[in-house]
Amino acid sequence: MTHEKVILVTGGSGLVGKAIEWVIENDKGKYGKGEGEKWVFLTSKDGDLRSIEATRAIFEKYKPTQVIHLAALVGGLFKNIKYKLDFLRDNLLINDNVLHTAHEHKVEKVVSCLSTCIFPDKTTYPIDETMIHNGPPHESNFGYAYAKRLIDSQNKAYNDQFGDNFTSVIPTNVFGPHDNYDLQDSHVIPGLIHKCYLAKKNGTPFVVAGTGKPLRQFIYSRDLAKLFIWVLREYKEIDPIILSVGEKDEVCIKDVADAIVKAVGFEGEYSFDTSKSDGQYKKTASNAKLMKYLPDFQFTPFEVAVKESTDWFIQNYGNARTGNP
Ligand code: NAP
Ligand code: GFB
Repeated sequence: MTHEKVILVTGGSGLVGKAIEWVIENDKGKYGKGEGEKWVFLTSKDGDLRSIEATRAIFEKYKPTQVIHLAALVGGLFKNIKYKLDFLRDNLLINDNVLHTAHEHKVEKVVSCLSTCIFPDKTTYPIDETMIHNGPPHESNFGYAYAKRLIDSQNKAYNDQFGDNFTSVIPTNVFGPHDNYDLQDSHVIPGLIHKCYLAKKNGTPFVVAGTGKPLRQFIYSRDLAKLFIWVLREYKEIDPIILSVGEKDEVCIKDVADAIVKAVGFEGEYSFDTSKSDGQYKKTASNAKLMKYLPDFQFTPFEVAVKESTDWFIQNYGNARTGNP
């Protein structure tokens, strides 16, 4: 049977890629695998996308008709602060190779992934899609932020000069199964799930970095996955779209830690290390554009998603990305 559509997912072995794979395989409704669709989920073992030769070889092998481009050097606040040049250069190389090879292969559509941390640090709130290029991003992650902003410029340039249908989405902080739980490099939710799990196991204190005051909007990876599939199939704009829960669902880091303490069942000592950076105080994003398209989209309640993510980590501790040797 010839496959009408071959959907190539770069970064398919990561947090977001695994969530898309889970939805495609398990959703019995409108988000599940479609008729005549062949999905290919790449890992870096298929080829280092910083190399144009490796990128071309992958496209030659799979001949994709559509691409969801997730592959990137990704990390939490503390990793971003340490490796700004790597975040800038690795992501510039990966993005240019994937988009140009997609252009060479006349791929029908590419959906790339930005992040709400790329928006200007000094801005009015809520942030919306029109504000991407309105000023410098936060100091802590300018390497990652500028590389990601350029995807929007690349999409517009390919469309303007060649008519390519390359677009992008802008998720807020994502969490869920298959996350990166490395204690230094991870994002806050997987980092605190790992720390709290170890504190309970070893009877040691649970310490949260910073003041606990910063505000964030978090989207569950399996909700984001459904929205990615909708964007691939239905969204017709080149302009990006923010994929996020509403502003009213913004929580502070202390709320996050409380939810994780409850999910792990931790009863020990719990404190804040205010010598550690808080990073950006907030990056409150509007999901009005998304709600215009999908007014009835159901997001998983935060505490339910934290519990499912924590249970997944505890059940898969042995094979999870914990950073342990
Ligand atoms: P992740 O869990 O760290 O996964 C990264 C993926 O990229 C993995 O599949 C990895 O392959 C692949 N990759 C990394 N470097 C590569 C290279 N040089 N060549 C080929 N593949 C490479 O990341 P994620 O959290 O799923 O992020 C997916 C996308 O969402 C990224 O574009 C990220 O910027 C964006 N995003 C994430 C968040 C968040 O909170 N996590 C928020 C907003 C946007 P291996 O598994 O083989 O290493
Ligand atoms: O998730 P996170 O690393 O990224 O941190 P950002 C969020 C907040 O959680 C910060 C606090 O205020 C941290 O001080 N925090 C408390 C912790 N305990 C911990 C912990 O154990 N680990 C971590 N990591 N944080 C990132 C950007 O910013 O957002 C990335 O740097 C990316 O480029 C990502 O875009 C989505 O939300 O601060």
